[in-house]
Formats: sequence, C-alpha cells, structure tokens
Amino acid sequence: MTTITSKILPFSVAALAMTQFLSSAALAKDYDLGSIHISQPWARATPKGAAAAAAYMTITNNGKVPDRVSCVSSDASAECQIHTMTMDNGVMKMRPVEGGLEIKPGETVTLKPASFHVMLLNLKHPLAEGDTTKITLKFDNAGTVDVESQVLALGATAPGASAGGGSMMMGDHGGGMMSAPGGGTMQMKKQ
Ligand SMILES: [Cu+2]
Repeated sequence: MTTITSKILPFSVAALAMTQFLSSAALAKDYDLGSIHISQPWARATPKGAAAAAAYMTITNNGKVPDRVSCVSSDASAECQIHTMTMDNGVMKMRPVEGGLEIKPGETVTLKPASFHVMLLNLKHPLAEGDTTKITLKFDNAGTVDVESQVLALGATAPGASAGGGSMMMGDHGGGMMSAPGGGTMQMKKQ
C-alpha cells in the first residue's frame, strides 16, 4: 500500500482518494435524541450565487408516539424549512411541510433528492464540497439537536454516491462516475 505513488499510478490514486473519502463518510456522525435516531446527514454543494440549498438525512422514530420535526436554523442560511416534493400535473413542486414532518412510531423517513428535504433558504454563502453545515432541528417530543451535515458534490444523489464526489478530485472522471450512480453506489455499500 505504502509503495503507491501518485505520479506513477493515477488510477491507484483515484482509489486512494476514494478510500479517504469513504472513511470520512463512514465517520459521519449519527445522532440519537430520545427515541429519534438520525443517520447520514448530508447536504448538496451549490453553484456560486445559489439562493438555496438542500440537505438530507434518514430519521427513525424508535419510540411509541409520533414525533414531528421542523428546521429551526442553519449556519449557512437565513432561513430553514422542511419541504415536501410532489408531482403536480407532471411538474415537481415543493412546499413547506406544515406543522413539521411527522415520523410515526417505528417509522423511518428518508429525506432525499426529489422527496422530503431540508431547504436552506437565503444562503449566506455557497456550500462547497467537503464542508460541513450545521442544521438545528426541533422535534416536538424529542427536543432540539444540532446536526452536522457533510457537503457532498453538486450532483450527489445520496451519501453512497459520494464515490463520484471523491473522484471529482481527479477532474472530469467524476462526471462519468456520477452519471452511472448504480455501480458506484453498489460498490460503496460493500465498504
Ligand atoms: Cu425545497
């Protein structure tokens, strides 16, 4: 392993860069708050000048009563909301979830692209890949928690797809990987 040098074996370097990215992803914090478990919080990098960004995570309610989560604030934006996304006459529309997003007892809700998401509105600065952004969530029953979300690549679709994000260090190679999320994602899950 230690004999690999970056200048001679670019492919091995890509693998190394990916491995490093994977280990940092594996270290991404999960959160336990009463009966609520939050895993794999992440946000998507934004282009320069973007007014809004989205963050995602998986929330499980291990308790016996429903809970509702809303977003209080984020260090990256002036406003924070939880949005739902629905198809309306063939057009994807998003709107704030009124009264908070309900997580039923025993239920796991995944906030992900094209579905529920945390919407960071009026961004103070763009989100750059590799950064983290702090999001403060409030659960009606479980209380308030600060969630550090890792910022993944602009086109990332899930933390598993960060294989593409890692490869972006290698230039245009990343684009190809990301347009084939199936293979990349499967490989990640084995780690
Ligand atoms: Cu939204």
